[in-house]
Amino acid sequence: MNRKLSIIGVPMDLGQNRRGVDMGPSAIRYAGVIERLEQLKYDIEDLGDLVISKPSEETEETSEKENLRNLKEVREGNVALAQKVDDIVQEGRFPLVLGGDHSIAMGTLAGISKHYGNLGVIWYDAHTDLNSGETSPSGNIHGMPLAASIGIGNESLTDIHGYQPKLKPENIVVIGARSVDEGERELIREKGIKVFSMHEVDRLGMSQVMQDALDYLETRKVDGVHLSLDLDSLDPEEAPGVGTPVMGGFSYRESHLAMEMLHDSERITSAEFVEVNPILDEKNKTASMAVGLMGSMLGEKLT
Ligand code: 4U7
Ligand code: MN
Ligand code: MN
Ligand code: MN
Repeated sequence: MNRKLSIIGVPMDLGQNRRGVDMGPSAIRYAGVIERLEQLKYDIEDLGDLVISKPSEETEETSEKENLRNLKEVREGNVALAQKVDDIVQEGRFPLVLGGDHSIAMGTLAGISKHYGNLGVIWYDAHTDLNSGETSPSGNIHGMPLAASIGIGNESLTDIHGYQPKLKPENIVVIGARSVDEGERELIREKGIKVFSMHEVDRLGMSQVMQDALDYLETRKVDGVHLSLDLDSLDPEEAPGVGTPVMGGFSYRESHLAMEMLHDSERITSAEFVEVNPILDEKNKTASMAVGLMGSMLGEKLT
């Protein structure tokens, strides 16, 4: 495990239409992320938060036409994030990105993937985020980052950081899906994307699913693994501070196990924790869970 960690917050809320997720990085910091990871003896550099601009009226019009809300500002924020993450990886450090809505995965992946020939991704989420302007029922870009990263969708999203695609569809594993739109389902079939939905997790258990996911990426001969963890993967009863809750999610314990297995695999090379919305949360519980999961992913052990 890389002992050098760089933390960057992205107060982005323009990829969806509920206010508050831009305060995710503050909530996660307030829940003690730095202190928690320092205890694990990491060399931590906190780069603070990126500046995200506010949308203009002009963008509202184009966004509506293309079914891509706040396209211009979401792109700009991701272009800036991509450069930051690129620099972090260039310096030999592990990037830990705090969201912000999930649209920021486009920037994170753009910065990382440049440094890998065959990057793998674990997408831990209630959703598959494989929409484009053509298929999206909402026009919200936080439902599109995985599609954009495999080169599907509007050029200004697929081309962030000047190259595409960022990922091969065969190098993606989605875990926890339970809300999948029709267009996404088609894409999963067409591209052969590996999805462990709640169905598989219920039948096999998290331990087996995680092992299968890691084995799968091993057969793909990936040279790095990025974890993109959307807090709505957890059950909203336990993690209410998310903008798009879906019933029937993971327990905190199950997710802990998943994170511990990821750590023990020694494969993980970057991570992001997204979609924490403190306005919808109870006593900062969801942000605290995010911090707990980061701890496990980075090697915190009970004994
Ligand atoms: B998240 C949705 F229709 N699929 O595209 C959409 F259900 O980053 C939700 O996973 C997307 O939270 C959720 O709007 C995006 C919807
Ligand atoms: Mn998501
Ligand atoms: Mn989600
Ligand atoms: Mn969400």
